[in-house]
Amino acid sequence: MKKHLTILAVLSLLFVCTVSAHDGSQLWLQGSAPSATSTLEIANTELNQSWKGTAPVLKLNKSMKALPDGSFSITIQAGMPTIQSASEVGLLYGAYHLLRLQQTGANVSDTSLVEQPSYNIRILNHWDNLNGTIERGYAGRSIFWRNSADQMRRNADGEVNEEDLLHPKDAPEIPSIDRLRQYARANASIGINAYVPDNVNASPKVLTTEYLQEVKKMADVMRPYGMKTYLAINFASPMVIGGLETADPLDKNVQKWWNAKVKEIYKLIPDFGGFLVKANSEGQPGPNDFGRTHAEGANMLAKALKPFKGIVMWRAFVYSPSDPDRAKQAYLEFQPLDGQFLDNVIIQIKNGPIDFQPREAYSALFGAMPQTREMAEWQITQEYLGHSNHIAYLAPMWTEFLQQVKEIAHCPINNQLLAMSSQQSAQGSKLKAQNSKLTAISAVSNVGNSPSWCGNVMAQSNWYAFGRLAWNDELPACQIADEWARLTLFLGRDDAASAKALASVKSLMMRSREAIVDYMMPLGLHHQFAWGHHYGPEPYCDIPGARPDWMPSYYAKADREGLGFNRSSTGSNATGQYPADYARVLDDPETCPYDLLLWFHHVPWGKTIQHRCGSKVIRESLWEALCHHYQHGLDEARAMQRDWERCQGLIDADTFADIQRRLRIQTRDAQWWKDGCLLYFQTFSALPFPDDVEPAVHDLDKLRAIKLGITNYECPSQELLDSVR
Ligand code: GCV
Repeated sequence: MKKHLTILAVLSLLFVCTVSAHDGSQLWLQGSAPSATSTLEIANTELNQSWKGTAPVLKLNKSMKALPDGSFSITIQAGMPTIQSASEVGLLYGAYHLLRLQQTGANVSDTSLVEQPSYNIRILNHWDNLNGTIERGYAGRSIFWRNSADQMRRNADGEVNEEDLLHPKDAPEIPSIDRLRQYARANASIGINAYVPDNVNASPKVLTTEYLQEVKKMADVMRPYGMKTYLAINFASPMVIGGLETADPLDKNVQKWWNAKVKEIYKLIPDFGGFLVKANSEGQPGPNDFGRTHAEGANMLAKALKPFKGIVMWRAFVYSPSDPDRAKQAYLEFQPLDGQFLDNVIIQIKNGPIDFQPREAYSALFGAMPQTREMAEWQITQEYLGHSNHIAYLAPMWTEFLQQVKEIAHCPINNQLLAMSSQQSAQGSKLKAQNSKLTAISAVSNVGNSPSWCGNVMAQSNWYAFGRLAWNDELPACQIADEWARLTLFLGRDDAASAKALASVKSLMMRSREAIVDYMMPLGLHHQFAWGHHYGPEPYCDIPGARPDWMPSYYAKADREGLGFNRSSTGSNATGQYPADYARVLDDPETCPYDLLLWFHHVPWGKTIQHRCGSKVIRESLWEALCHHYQHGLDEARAMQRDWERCQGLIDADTFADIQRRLRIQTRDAQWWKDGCLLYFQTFSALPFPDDVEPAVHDLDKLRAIKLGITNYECPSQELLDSVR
């Protein structure tokens, strides 16, 4: 009987593994998530279940304390691996690293390496609402909050009533512990050590005792995997749930309220990380409502958190119209506050000055506040990159940003305050200063409760890439693509055909971001998206009475003369916010990088420009260049389809079919983008398409009429798209 039960158990395990391999739920990992509550035990269990070879030795080594937390070393001598770290979580990271080396086919017979993280806090932001919807989420509903959307009131367009979003009626439901554990494990396996489970458009309710009890349960699951819990908070919470008449940060009762709330949180979650705050942005309350600055608001929270070693991540994503150019507004509001923030405040800045566009100039705030801690915010979820329908590997975009920020802004965001901290440190020891410094990097997650976690298997590569870059921001995008594809699609396949298919997948991944830039918004164009949900082109969008800077025409500035936003010194002078040498380069259309040309300049249609399109460097008029980029984007989408076709029969069949279907949508969308944008801009340029550019297949008037009618919580289905175009 016992034997039968064992066989049954093995069979059902095999069945579960086979099924889950097909739906992508396994991510880049093997085996199952250990349920142990000790970090060391998790590390041992992971190695026991997946390491092939002599059992590795795990050693706590206090002499490694001088390195940033989580650092580890691996030595393999005569086939015997030893992992050492000053902390258990470092040993866990070491275990995952060792497994990754073996599973990606690295030579692990004789190795000696030391790994240390580029940033101390490597954090995912989830824009999950307490009712279970996910703002800009395209992978199902929240894994943290499980309330029923059916109880939400919706308007005629299907949008959830704002009031219900902020104040969900129903009580919190306990999320699936197993799913949370798998989430924690996936993060730990790539070095992510923190998360914010609620939307930055935060509900005050998350700070009620009822919800905090739920957050405690999450934190308990995350802790053994080295994941710290943070919360996004609503600045008006003392008024909404505290019954106070104000949320003025200088008001004694408000301060008392926050002090008590923070105490309550730490009683439940002793290792709580701190708060993430979106203030005075897009209708969110903030200190400005009470005549106070961002610094006064942030410092009030920072003081409450300080005794518990908590921090405040204060977002710089603000754009109250203080200047006719939205791209300048965050800098104008924040830069003068440099030096006023307490040392447990870090300013969280989106990579670009507008909003996660396929390509942006880097935000001039990086490096412009030398007395202030700064961290980058990236977006993994594809709000502006075709949601989960388009295949876009984002590491090339992030490495491009990192390179610019380090080399141009001279802002090595991973150690920018090192010099300052060393001067301040009593012992003056460099290592000590490095150890105590607050460095962080964040990204808006694409995780939901869909079986594949991210809406499709390829989108998982961006979660993976964020973790790997947050750990080591020098890793090349192509190396991360290689690792991810081997672990996820080609594990255990080292035949020649698989090697060819792997090369095709990597080619697809590495060309995907630039393809999107080309078919959506080449040469520095930006924000030509459909109103609200941001899927598909709408350069012709016209919403009477809407804020001008929510309209694509505000950004493209198309007219009879030319195209692009003049941000040079003859225009809005956003170029003047950058370091002087770079500002000079940007300011002159002759020296401005061609891929940011229309970001910084209004360029005449007939002006000759030099640009790179694919592998070709070409000199031609702006109009011709624009047409060629849109055409190239469409060609690249087709090439990505061909790359994928080479994987047929060599990777999991369900994954193959799913991505094949999405690439079809993507190519169809690329055509929509090319036609929508070129036909619209042609109404200004009055010039024909060059001969080598395919004629439009759409009619502009019909494209203008397209309204998808989807919410900000969903990706349009193929059926919906086919029915409108
Ligand atoms: C969470 C953009 C998005 C919003 C998002 C906001 C932000 O405006 O469209 O959905 O809100 O950025 O980052 O706060």
